[in-house]
Amino acid sequence: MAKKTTYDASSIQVLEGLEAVRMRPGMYIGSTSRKGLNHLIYEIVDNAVDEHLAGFCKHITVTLERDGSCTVEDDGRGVPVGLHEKGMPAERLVYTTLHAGGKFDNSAYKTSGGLHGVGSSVVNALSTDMDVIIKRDGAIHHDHFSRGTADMPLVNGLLPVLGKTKETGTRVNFTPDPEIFDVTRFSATEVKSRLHETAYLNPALTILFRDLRKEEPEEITFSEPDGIIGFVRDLNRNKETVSEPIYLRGSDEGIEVEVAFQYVSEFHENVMGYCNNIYNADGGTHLTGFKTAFTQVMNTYAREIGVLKEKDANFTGPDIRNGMTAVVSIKHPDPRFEGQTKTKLDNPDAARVAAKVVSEEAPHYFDRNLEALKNILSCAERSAKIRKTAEKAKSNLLTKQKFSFDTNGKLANCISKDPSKCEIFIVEGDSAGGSAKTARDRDYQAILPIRGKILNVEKASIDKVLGNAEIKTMITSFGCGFSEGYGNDFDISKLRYDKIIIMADADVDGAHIGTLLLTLFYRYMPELINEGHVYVAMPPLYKVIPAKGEGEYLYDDKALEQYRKKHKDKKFTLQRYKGLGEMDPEQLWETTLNPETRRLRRIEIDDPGLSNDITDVLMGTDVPPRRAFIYEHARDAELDI
Ligand code: 0RA
Repeated sequence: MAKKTTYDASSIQVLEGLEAVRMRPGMYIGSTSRKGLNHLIYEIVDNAVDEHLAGFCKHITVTLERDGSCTVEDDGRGVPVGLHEKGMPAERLVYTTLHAGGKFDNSAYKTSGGLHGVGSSVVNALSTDMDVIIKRDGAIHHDHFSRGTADMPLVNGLLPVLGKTKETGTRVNFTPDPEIFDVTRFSATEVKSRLHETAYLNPALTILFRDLRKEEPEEITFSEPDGIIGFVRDLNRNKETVSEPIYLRGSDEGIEVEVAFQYVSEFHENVMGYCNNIYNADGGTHLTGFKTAFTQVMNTYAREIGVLKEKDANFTGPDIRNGMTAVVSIKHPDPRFEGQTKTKLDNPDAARVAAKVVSEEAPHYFDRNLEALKNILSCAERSAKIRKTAEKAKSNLLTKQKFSFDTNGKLANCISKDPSKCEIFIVEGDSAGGSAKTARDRDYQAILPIRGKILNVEKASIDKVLGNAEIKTMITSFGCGFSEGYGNDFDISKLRYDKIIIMADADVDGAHIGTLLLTLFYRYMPELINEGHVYVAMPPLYKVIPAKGEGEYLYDDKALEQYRKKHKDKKFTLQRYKGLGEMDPEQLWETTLNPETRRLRRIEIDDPGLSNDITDVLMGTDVPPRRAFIYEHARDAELDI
């Protein structure tokens, strides 16, 4: 009897904990959009990766099941199933207690230190059903939960046994709750990309991905025995390289540091930081340590071999990193993160150890590879030259900016100066721009027409980019400057519009213009995207007007097909919009401008590797696949009505 009371008490407590998760899911998984949905998978996978880091699991299988659920299986030791002092199997505590870290935390490096590292109980709380099958101690154990509550009858306080086995491992199957999530279909593209990243960061781990939802099931094995060297090589796979990937490693103060980097001829710096397998979108101390030490090492070499003369100033850090693709991955026993989003590593010892490893190990490499050293230093020389040109171009732009506040090209600004209320529409073409100017609510909606296709910034040098009239107008209209690797002049607090809305036709050319604009923002004003200010307007393709009743806008061919099916016997007129330019101002207002009726998609970029790929694929020379890609991602973006 006494035992039963403890059981009830603890299970009620647990329920209250998970109830909080269901009340405010966003606090635990970031959002309830597709991004948050995919996050459920990563939470479960990360636990299996922890078991790998503890030295016990070599294979993880992730299956997107036909019924919409996801299964994650590992060959680790299996979650402990013995009776816990709290009166239930230890496994139940793991899957029903928030932050069931501590005792059950089997790794030296807590991945849970990062963003939303909240554990499997949160996934459980947000799933209609969760089945856990554990192979351990010679038996197959089974548990089941509904919306976070265990409902599998125990046998003498223990989990029912399904059979015998000599194997060990854990298998979790969960079905995301449609009451919680806006969408419940996992994005295969994003999940694969994240699993691939995990494989690079854990070279001894093999991850099998299976998508059984398609007619032809997809199966991919991610195994990257070259680790982050392979990661860097693959990030650069379509680029002209200037050096081999270079790998440095070392440890001190209980912190392990690994760095891989490679130079490409294109001017762009891409340095990514990971701590305990978690990507740190805003970098942090590990990157600072790496960058400072590397700049110092390279300037010393530059003087030693005469690339810099006595009178010359040192290369700046950005000079030296231009063309560099790098992955810095550290393992830290107690990671701390800074800021609201918890995406910036904050431990000072990480900077110290990263700097130490780089200062000691980089010379070992360059002393033996003078050719690579020279090639990299000539990149730095070239960058320094361009920097000086850019500085001139920039000072010209800035002086001009002072005088061009509201007489900014063709910008039709709004009356309000309160950025939280203001919106700017970037409209393709003069005629659509004209209609939009008439149709808008000039109190808070600004219209910026741009002519035809804007410059592809991926292929242009910085002075070309800054010399481009459309781009200049955008930079000055937004009001926050831009960042381009030579020191960051971008200041989001100066943004004049809460929403930047790309308004292009719903056709292939429109998609292409959208892509060019997104590439510009992604490379030169990434915070606009990261902070969720960039949207794409989704104008309808059709309007159906029935003989009786209200007209209705339809946004794609599928919707039209459904409409036809639903209204088989009824007569209606069908209007097809070829482009925004064809709508009269009233239609444009209703379909694209009016916040009450329009449809917008917010652009989200989640995964650094993936977004790099997006721009590569989109901006590369292959035209057809590039177009296919934007459509797929446009659909994945979050819907904001
Ligand atoms: C705590 C202790 C032990 C294993 C695990 C946790 C474990 C957790 C997960 C989560 C997913 N897969 C997992 N596999 C193992 C091991 C205790 C022991 O055997 O000594």
